[in-house]
Amino acid sequence: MSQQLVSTPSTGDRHRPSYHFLPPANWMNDPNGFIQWGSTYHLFYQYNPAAAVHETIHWGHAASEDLVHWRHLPIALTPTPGGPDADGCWSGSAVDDDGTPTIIYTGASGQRQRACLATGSDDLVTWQKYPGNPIIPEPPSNLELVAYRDHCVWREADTWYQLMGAGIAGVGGAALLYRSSDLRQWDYVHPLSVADQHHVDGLWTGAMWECPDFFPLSDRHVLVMSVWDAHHLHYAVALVGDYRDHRFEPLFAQKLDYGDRHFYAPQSLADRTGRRVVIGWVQEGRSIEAQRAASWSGTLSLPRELALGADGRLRIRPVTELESLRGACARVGPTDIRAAQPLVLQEVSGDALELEVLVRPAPGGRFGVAVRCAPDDLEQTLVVYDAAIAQLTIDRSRASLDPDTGSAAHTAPLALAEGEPLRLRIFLDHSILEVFANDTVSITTRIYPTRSDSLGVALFAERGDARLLRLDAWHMHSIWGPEG
Ligand code: DQQ
Repeated sequence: MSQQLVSTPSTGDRHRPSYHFLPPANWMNDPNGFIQWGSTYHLFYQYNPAAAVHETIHWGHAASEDLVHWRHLPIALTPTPGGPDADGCWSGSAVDDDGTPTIIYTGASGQRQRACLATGSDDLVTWQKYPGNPIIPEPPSNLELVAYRDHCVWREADTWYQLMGAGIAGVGGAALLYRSSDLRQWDYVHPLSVADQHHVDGLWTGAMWECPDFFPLSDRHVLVMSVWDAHHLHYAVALVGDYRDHRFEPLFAQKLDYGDRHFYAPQSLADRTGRRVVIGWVQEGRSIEAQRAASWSGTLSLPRELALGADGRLRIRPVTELESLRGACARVGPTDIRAAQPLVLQEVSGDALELEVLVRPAPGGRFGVAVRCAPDDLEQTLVVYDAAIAQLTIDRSRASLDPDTGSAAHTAPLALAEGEPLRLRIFLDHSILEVFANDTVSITTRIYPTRSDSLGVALFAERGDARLLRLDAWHMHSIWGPEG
């Protein structure tokens, strides 16, 4: 069933990233089947090899030794005409069934979305669909579901468990728990977790939870899902809580990333070092016509490591392997950033950068980093911390002169402890901006500056001077070879 990934690389589009994963051309969305096999990381993804639109979804495939540099592999799953996945091989996960790589995914045909299984060769390159597909032909009869798909599979002793994403009419999102001894025959157990009138811990979680991902983290468990409502994709949510007797009790809910739909359907793995690595789909923020014209759409986020802090809250930071992409660098500071006197960094500019900024904003003041700035400031994107309201914002109102690109602001709560400096890591990759603050919050978004000279970086302070302790900037290498 394997098919070569034959496509002409999309080049010549200045918005195309150079150090984020994406296929050579056409459409991609959710990461799938994220697994470490031996020492190699395998990443599958929702892929349309024919066009830059979400249609006839296959499973694309790539592999990496370091989570940073990827090699493209043949398509893993292709819809089978007349089969339960005739209209698409949708999201799911991969497990090691005593040495047999096994995928459980959603087969889409007409209005139906049903669990299907495929097994792989040792190198995970060729896959055979199970002749008994679909393995779960119908949803539980005692629930009135608005939608039902996507799979997270794990083993406890000799028993396999899986969660399916769902939405219960009038109630909201749910993660439905199933049990199996052989990955092929499944019994429905009960909902592992259900929204309370479309909310969890005060956070709205929509009509349905897509792409559940469930895993232990320190002494707790985390349920990550993505909020779907009325055909709109909203954001990825992490519920941190306790898992006992096959029930999950969330203690609190938060967005996993505050860039909303620009970080969606994440999937994670525990690698051989034991760390939990998560990666999400970074959706476009420009029109469908512009995506078609560019002949590519969608990328993956940088891989992030998740942990639990001493306060029981999630910690999130880019994996250390990304430091291998750092090229030429510049350092600025220590220095004061005077209120209303922006400091344009003469030594730092570009569209493939990492910036690490350590700064003390004035008490109650604002401090910001402007990126992709045109010399006359008509285009610029602002990363702003406001100490008065303990909030980090990406202000895209002037990100692009193209009115058909996203311009809404993204905000994240960020309270600093007494005396704690603000620590920003800003990853700029052409149209992608990923910002991590104090290992506590991340904001991922898209920007499409129109001008080729929108490359500047500046620092600014308002309502008092900020003390810049240090800024390091690196030009980032491409993750692909020269043809990339
Ligand atoms: N994408 C897949 C679905 C999933 C959605 C289809 C989330 O399986 O629910 O491409 O983006």
